[in-house]
Amino acid sequence: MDAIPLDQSLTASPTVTHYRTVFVSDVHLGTRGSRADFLADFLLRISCDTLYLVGDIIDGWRLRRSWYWDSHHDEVLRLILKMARKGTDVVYIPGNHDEMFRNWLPMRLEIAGIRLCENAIHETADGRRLLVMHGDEFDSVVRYAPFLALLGDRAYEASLIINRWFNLARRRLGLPYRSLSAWLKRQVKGAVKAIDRFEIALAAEARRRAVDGVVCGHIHHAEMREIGGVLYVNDGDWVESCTALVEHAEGRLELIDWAEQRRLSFLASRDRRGGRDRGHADDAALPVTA
Ligand SMILES: [Mn+2]
Repeated sequence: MDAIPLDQSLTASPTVTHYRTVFVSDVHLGTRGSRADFLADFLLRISCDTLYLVGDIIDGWRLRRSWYWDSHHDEVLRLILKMARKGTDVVYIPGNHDEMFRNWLPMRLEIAGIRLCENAIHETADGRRLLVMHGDEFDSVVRYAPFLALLGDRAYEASLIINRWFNLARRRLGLPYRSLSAWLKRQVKGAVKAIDRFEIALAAEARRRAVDGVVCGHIHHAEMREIGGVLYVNDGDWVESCTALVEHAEGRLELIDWAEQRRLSFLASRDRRGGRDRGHADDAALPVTA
């Protein structure tokens, strides 16, 4: 199936799917690696009662070094503010890349309908209580994971550029998109172990807090599985993959791979906007994990 050119999809009049809750994290707005264009496309096609921004939405570390911002980054902020204005309860949980917001937590800040919280307990429609937190609080358990140290580093940015070339080659060969960095992460034994330790630590925290599960981000690795009697869910990221966690009306949780679902090409230019015919929207929902 051909990839949908993103600028077409953005100008199309989309079918909006309503969810009870949507969780997104690790958008890293302000960096070149951020797929703000894909996230804007996602936000345009969903509505929800509650939106959890589970950390690292704006990359503040980079703010001090290099800074990248384009119209898609604006679009993401605009769409989030619009959702808040239209009645979505938006909860912003700071991560380690937007930790400047953590200083403001004691103020119980609420800006334009967006509530700033250190973490949250979300109750699903079927009565499960989930701890919502970014997850960097547990970095100590994965301290020796080299890939985590790379997140937010220049080497990491370089790997994303290599990833683009890798996929350009894959596309020429007629192969579907595959995140090289995500694949490498899976291949490297140490990284697999680190991810495992992170997941176990987060699940243990959920148990300690006597809740049914945890929703986090941080390690850019979407996952939903049961660990020792509690549910571990990682909503992934919008850098290496484009994933979100959604809760349906009846409380069912589902991980959505947006690039896969919309067949968006990661190679689509981020800078070309508008000027095209109204595109067709492929709104078919293909669940990644049920
Ligand atoms: Mn993080």
